[in-house]
Amino acid sequence: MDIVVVGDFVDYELNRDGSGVINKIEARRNYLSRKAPKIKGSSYRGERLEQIIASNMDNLFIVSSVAEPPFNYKSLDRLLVAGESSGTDISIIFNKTDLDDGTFIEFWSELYKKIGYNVFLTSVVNNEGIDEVKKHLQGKKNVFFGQSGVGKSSLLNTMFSELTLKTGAISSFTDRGTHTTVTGVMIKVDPETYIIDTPGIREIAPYGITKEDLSHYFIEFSEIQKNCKFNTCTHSHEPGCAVTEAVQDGYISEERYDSYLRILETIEEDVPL
Ligand SMILES: Nc1nc2c(ncn2[C@@H]2O[C@H](COP(=O)(O)OP(=O)(O)OP(=O)(O)O)[C@@H](O)[C@H]2O)c(=O)[nH]1
Ligand SMILES: [Mg+2]
Ligand SMILES: [Zn+2]
Repeated sequence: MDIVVVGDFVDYELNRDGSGVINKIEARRNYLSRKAPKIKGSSYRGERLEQIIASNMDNLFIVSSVAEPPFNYKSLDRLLVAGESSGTDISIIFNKTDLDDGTFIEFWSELYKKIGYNVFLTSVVNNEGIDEVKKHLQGKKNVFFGQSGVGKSSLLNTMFSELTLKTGAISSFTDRGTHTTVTGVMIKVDPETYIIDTPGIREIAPYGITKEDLSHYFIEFSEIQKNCKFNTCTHSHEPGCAVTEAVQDGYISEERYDSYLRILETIEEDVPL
């Protein structure tokens, strides 16, 4: 049987002592997953399993930060691929705008807006963008997902003053988050609105994506790739590739294409049956 994840609907029975037994997990409308992280010291060499992070979502907020931890577009693109493959509506949050040197935000937010993403710029230090995000999540089931330390729990605490999610300082030694939130939690913030805070991640490898499928999850490649000479084109070395042409012409950003190639390299070849 599947393991229950945050967001699941279940049939359960309550015992008299308040504990319960889950009889059934309802089919998931959608879910977000990744390859389970490698376990340090483990000798397991087989295929990595799928780890489901949350399910039955209306909105997926992918949170990144301007600094502390430093912004990394390749990480954001990996999160976006995982998000797109879940089939949920995605918004990007660039948090910690108070740490921006003035040029950073403009460049990256324009890049992702141009692709078609809904982008929010936020800061819990000066309250920038907080009301906009709050408005967008009203009446929905919302998941907050991203690297450790970017401020997911802080944003939620700022939006909903009744919340007291634990937040943590960045380790100055590694300049990375230290996994303050350790388990996914869903909270009802009003009769129709739910938020799910997830534990930050260090790495994300999207699960179950083939080399030929990957470009579908780079949303600005989708239409263009229909013009590739070969319908099995992976947009890396093939002649007559409309995607590489679009990169040269500047319709697809070099950064996004770079991310695409990096992820492509890490996908195992399909094993023939
Ligand atoms: N300067 C600045 N710091 C922030 C902002 N938002 C959060 N922080 C700080 O960033 C640190 C990490 O915040 P958290 O909310 O714990 O981050 P998280 O994403 O929930 O981290 P995990 O639970 O480990 O995934 C804390 O020290 C926060 O005070 C912001 O907008 N600006
Ligand atoms: Mg947290
Ligand atoms: Zn192509």
